[in-house]
Amino acid sequence: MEYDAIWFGGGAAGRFGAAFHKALGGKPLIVEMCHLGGQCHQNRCAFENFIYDQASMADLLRLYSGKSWYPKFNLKNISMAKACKTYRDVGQKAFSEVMTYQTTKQLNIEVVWGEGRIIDKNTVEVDEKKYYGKALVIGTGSRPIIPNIPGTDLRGVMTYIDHPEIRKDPKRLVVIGGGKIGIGKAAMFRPFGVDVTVLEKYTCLPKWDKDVREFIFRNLALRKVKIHEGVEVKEIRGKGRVKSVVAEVNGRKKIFPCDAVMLSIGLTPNSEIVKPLGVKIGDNNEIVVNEKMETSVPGIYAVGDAAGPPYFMAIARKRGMVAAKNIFGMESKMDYTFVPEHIYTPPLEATYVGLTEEEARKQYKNVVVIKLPVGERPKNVRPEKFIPGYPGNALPVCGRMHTLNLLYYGKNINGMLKAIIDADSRRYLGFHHVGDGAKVSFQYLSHLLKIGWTVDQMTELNEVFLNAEHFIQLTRLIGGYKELIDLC
Ligand code: COM
Repeated sequence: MEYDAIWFGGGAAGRFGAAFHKALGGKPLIVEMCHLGGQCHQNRCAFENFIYDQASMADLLRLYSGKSWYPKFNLKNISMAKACKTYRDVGQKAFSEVMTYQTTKQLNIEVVWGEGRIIDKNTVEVDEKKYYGKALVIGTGSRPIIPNIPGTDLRGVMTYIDHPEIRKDPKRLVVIGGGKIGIGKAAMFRPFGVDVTVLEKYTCLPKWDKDVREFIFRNLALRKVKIHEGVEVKEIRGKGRVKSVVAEVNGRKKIFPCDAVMLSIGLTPNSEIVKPLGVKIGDNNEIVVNEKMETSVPGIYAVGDAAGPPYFMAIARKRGMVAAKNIFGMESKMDYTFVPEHIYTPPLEATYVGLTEEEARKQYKNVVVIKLPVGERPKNVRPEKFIPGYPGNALPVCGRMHTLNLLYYGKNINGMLKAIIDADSRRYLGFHHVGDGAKVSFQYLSHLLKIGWTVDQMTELNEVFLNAEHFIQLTRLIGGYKELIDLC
């Protein structure tokens, strides 16, 4: 059985790569052990989406309960364990089914199910049956890094992989690692009434714009999430089950009692399987590839997380497509410029693409900024009461369905947005948003940045009011100036 390419792993990269390969006229075969679509719908992107919705709803019920015409909600029913059960019972299965249907029925791609053994670069064996491919594409994904400290095997210590498996609501969670996954997990557990502490060795979300970071951390502090930076975690303690985390904070030993721990210090590619083929492996365990997703061995490609960061499903899918085109003889290269970053911080989400204000000011002489909200906000917002003298109290920034609701009920957590512009060329340099629903626009904003989109072009777009972000309307307010002004 000979194929043009064997896609080893049917996750986002393998599935999209094989689909593209087939569409171009190739003959792909996917070898997959358990689920087409990979970790996404098991415990990563799709699961996070679901938990984000559930966490946001929990938060909103709490905020709205008993206010104005809203009834008093029974907040005792809020449960992360129940949310996980729903996802296990329905979400995982439904996604799995649709991925299989789409791949095998709609797209008619051949899939062989089972644990594959790579015999050489053209041969894969599954259940004692051999399959031959002119090219081999490795899409084996990644896994969480487990820190080398005592106690990681105690019950109650999790990674994102175990999150959907939660059977009992934790009371006190310590998140080890304050990157995208860790901060996201902290923000998602808190609305379920879990007491959350984040321990980060260096700085949380270091690449994010200062205003956005401040917003996120102010928001988390308001919800009583405790964040400690510059912390060295030494040990996880417990007898069978986790009881506490021991860490060094400012040179002092500190004990953080807990009944659950989320390890989120990063990911490592699953690259071990290709080592016998002589493929070059990088310092961080990644399969080294060029822009065409070719490894150091001709005929072997690596796609998705197996090829190292950025670890995004969207990048994985694109890497698959790029490999497919190259296998088919159409030159194609990965381009990592202007990849949007996104994090869930229920009931909002934060997204950015391009430069932060700090980066822009280092690289450009004349930087202009558009920002919302403006000025001070009242301390105790009450939806039924107008408080004069606060201009930011009437300007919506949040997005999607809760735009105005959160403005009046949201205890000053109504989100923010920021556009960074080079005043000389009038080109945008970066877009930042904390709100709900605006992430969709960042897919297109990313392209606009790439093509050098200007303020003048933005003023010509047709907006739909109220939209999730307000970049068009705000730009139009200053677009007529020859010398652009800040709108802050
Ligand atoms: C989505 C997985 S759940 S995939 O990228 O569509 O394969």
